[in-house]
Amino acid sequence: MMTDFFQTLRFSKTNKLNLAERVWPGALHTHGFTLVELVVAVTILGIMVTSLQLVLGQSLRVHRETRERIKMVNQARFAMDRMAMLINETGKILNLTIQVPASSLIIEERTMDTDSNDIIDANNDGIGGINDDPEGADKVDEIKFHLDDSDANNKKLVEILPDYSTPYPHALLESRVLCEYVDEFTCTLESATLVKIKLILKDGINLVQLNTRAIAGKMRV
Ligand SMILES: [Ca+2]
Ligand SMILES: [Ca+2]
Ligand SMILES: [Ca+2]
Repeated sequence: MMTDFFQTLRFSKTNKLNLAERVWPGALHTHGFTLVELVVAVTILGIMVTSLQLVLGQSLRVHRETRERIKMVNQARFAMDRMAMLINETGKILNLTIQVPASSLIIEERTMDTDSNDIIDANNDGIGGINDDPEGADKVDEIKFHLDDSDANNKKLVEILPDYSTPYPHALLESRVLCEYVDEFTCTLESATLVKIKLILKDGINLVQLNTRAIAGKMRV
């Protein structure tokens, strides 16, 4: 009885194997990947991933450097335009002698009426002319540009303007940073009223250099 059972089982198994072979020839002889094939596949995949990472990393670095360079160019242009405008609107260069380069620029205050009270702001005492009491209440206020080198790794070009919102002559506004990572800031008086400015920004990767000239006294009244 038990013998018949095992014979039936073997017969049944053989039939199933034959059936599978007929339906899908070779199915029973299919084998998996060998170890060598797997190692080669994983190695190729690793090389592809590494290459992709390198390309992506390089693209990101170029993008970041370009973005920083554009930022530096914009800062330098802003600083140059700002200085040229203020030089243009003022009457006098105070700290330069002709053809002697300097790393700061001091110009006389502007003749403007920013609060529209019909008194020029530079006329601090509101009496008589502008700066007509040089030893008293209506001295010459100054506009100053210089390098803040308190951080040796990031020197900043700053401007300091008079604060006309107070009753005190010579009150100053907070210094304002015009641009960072300044490598060189040089001002040269080329004639009595013509100032040449050279500005170089350098952050270890990018270098931006701008030159400009501005005439003082254009709007002097
Ligand atoms: Ca005024
Ligand atoms: Ca004044
Ligand atoms: Ca006055």
